[in-house]
Amino acid sequence: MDEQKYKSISPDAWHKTLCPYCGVGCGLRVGVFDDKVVRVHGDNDHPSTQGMLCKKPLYLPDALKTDDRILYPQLRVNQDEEFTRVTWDETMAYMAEKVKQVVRDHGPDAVAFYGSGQFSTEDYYTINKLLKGFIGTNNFDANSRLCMASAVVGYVSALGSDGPPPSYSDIRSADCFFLIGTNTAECHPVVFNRIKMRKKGKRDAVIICVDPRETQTAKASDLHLPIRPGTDVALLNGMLHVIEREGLLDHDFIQNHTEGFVKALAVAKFWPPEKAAAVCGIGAELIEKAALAFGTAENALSFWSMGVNQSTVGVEKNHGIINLHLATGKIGREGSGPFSLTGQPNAMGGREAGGLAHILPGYRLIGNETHRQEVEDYWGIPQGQINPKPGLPAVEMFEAAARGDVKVLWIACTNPAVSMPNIDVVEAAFRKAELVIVQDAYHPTDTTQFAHILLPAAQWSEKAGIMTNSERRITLLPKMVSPPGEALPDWKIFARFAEQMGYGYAFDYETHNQVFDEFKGLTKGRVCDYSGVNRYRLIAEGPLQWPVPDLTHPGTKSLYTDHEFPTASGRANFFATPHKDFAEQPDEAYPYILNTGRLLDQWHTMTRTGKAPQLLKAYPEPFVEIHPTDAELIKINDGEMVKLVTRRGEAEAKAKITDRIRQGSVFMPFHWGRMSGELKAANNLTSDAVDPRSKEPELKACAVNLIPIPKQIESPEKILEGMQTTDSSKMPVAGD
Ligand SMILES: Nc1nc2c(c(=O)[nH]1)N[C@H]1C(S)=C(S)[C@@H](COP(=O)(O)OP(=O)(O)OC[C@H]3O[C@@H](n4cnc5c(=O)[nH]c(N)nc54)[C@H](O)[C@@H]3O)O[C@H]1N2
Ligand SMILES: Nc1nc2c(c(=O)[nH]1)N[C@H]1C(S)=C(S)[C@@H](COP(=O)(O)OP(=O)(O)OC[C@H]3O[C@@H](n4cnc5c(=O)[nH]c(N)nc54)[C@H](O)[C@@H]3O)O[C@H]1N2
Ligand code: SF4
Ligand SMILES: [Mo]
Repeated sequence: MDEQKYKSISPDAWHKTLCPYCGVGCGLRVGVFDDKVVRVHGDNDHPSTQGMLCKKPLYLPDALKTDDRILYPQLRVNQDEEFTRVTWDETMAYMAEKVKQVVRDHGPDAVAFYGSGQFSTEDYYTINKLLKGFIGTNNFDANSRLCMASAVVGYVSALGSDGPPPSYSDIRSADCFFLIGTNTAECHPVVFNRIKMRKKGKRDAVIICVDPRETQTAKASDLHLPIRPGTDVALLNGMLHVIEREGLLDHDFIQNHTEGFVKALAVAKFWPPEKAAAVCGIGAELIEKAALAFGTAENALSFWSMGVNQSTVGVEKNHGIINLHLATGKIGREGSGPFSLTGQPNAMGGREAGGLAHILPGYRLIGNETHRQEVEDYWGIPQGQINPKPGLPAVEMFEAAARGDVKVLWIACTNPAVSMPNIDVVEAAFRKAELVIVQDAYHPTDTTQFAHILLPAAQWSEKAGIMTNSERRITLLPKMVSPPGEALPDWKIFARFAEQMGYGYAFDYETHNQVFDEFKGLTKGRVCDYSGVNRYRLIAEGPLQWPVPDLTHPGTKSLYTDHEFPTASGRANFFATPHKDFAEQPDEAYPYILNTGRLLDQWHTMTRTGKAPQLLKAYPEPFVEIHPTDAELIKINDGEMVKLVTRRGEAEAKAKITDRIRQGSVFMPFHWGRMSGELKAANNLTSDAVDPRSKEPELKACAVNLIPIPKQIESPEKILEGMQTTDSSKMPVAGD
């Protein structure tokens, strides 16, 4: 960022908004000058974060109005041609004609849409209504499938509804923090700050971290359980075993407010800590200590994210965590509860708006007839019009397109050519599909390179909308500057397309606010009740936590405080959680376990954070963490290049030799895609095995082989080539 240039500018307006990056949802104060975002500060008034921030949003001014913005719609017939500029009207007509033809010839399920937790709630609502209610396909899925899907299934089955019960303010009164499968310090830094603040004020509060790597989070914890990847369920059973053995159960709570305890305990009984420890590859005393700290704490909060969810037993892991809270009655009360950390800024809003292939707005399920009818009535469409069969979840959607079953693939606000597991299949899908529409702010990206149609999206700061952060808090994001060229907000693009398809009567929205008000009606009486939220309140009172059932309601800090759960029986459900190893175990040919994840300074596929040199400084290129013993075995030194090979593909990265990773497993960040180098993408390697219930892929564990790459010795040809290209005019010429 040209910091000097921006520093000398006094913004001519300041706005309050939300950080466009992680699900912590920090409030920002943003300074604008001459229609440009020039300054970003924390918003002291935002109740979730009170002015705290991490580094990433500070570099937003650099990343917004850049030369690689898409300024107008562009079209090409073949993927190897140049794009031609077209008008919005021409584009919409072309798209509608193609979609109508595909629906006529192959049925509506030959159309599929892949969206994002970075959509606003209005974006989510509009496209879901169009696809599920009008075009007639449930093939809407989002990158949340790679992210929160296991938590969604875990919450709904155990507690009766999605949505984390506690709030950040509970951190102030928790005595035990159980951080499992989350590198909170690097991925939800402001939540981690609050945990550390609590620890400062109450020195005997215990922070437990369960992660195969010694992350920044683990380093700052009191107790680190460096389990073998994928063994969390054994660990959680072991913990429940100890809690029961030590008489730390809350019998009243179990008796009065839950079901299924006997079955869950029966499985846990098979997991004495010694047995669990053997599977997890850690000392049994660590499991004892963690269980005692959790069980004896007055209040305990669990936080988890991708180390739990991205697993073929992701739902079991979620159940195992919720079991611990139900068994000890540590839920629905101050300072306690199971709290999945949302990844993206509005992945929560997406879940509320029905933004996955199996859900409908207001936390409703496609598979539930009453839910479908309620939504059909609300949308004014005939009963039975919503297909009762869930649509294709992300991995299956790309597989179907690669087979040729999905003909039109529309991607918006996500970059699957980097972020999906097993990128070869994604590329095959893009090459096979008859029409690929990519709606992004930037071009080229790894995904826009495959587009037939590029749609220019207005992004954060250029469009107004609503987002919900990890603690159920709804913030209004105002439009602060104008979008470049002809870029439009995503919801507007969807509404325009709906009109072209002949459904204008149901999509005649002028403002995001009209979309929001319509969506709100579908939350009435549901757990995520928005009825009392409106634009004016959000401006006057600031962000609100749902449920907000009426206009005088102040919002809700904790769910289930009456210990009534929205299940059929009103009781929460325990689940028996048998342990199962991750799908692709290491073997002779692929002896190591590949773990993937994030870095503090980068956001996903780097389309914004990759533009700031300061954020690239720590890690300018991909690396792979390798344990010293493994490094010795394969004869690799720190800083040398290693080839990683799995059954799906290859990648290359610089070896980072460290004892912070378990022997036998390696870690590679997934931020880089093939555009920065064919072999830089971690997702060349990853497995697309999914959890059978959540359909979330196992991005955290697969079998990999490591091969040292010999240092490049320049070949004689290369040296000769170098000589020939030196400037011949400077060479002595005969006769001189
Ligand atoms: N800096 C930064 N912050 C981000 C993001 C970003 O891109 N950059 N993205 C946001 C998004 S969308 C998300 S979803 C979140 C993700 O936030 P996190 O889930 O915290 O991040 P990850 O690095 O994906 O994975 C977390 C940890 O899981 C561990 N892990 C792997 N396998 C296992 C296992 O089997 N068991 C256990 N217990 N742990 C395991 C990994 O070693 C890793 O340290 O971050 C959000 N915040
Ligand atoms: N190996 C491995 N893979 C992973 C993960 C992992 O842990 N390991 N984590 C997974 C998870 S949890 C997630 S959430 C995904 C994230 O993966 P992606 O969603 O693919 O990553 P982003 O870079 O956030 O992509 C957002 C895209 O939207 C564009 N964009 C930004 N704002 C707007 C807007 O307002 N409108 C539109 N239309 N476009 C916009 C950006 O330029 C960018 O191209 O990655 C997943 N992939
Ligand atoms: S913690 Fe998350 S929401 Fe807060 S400033 Fe950092 S990236 Fe943004
Ligand atoms: Mo995510």
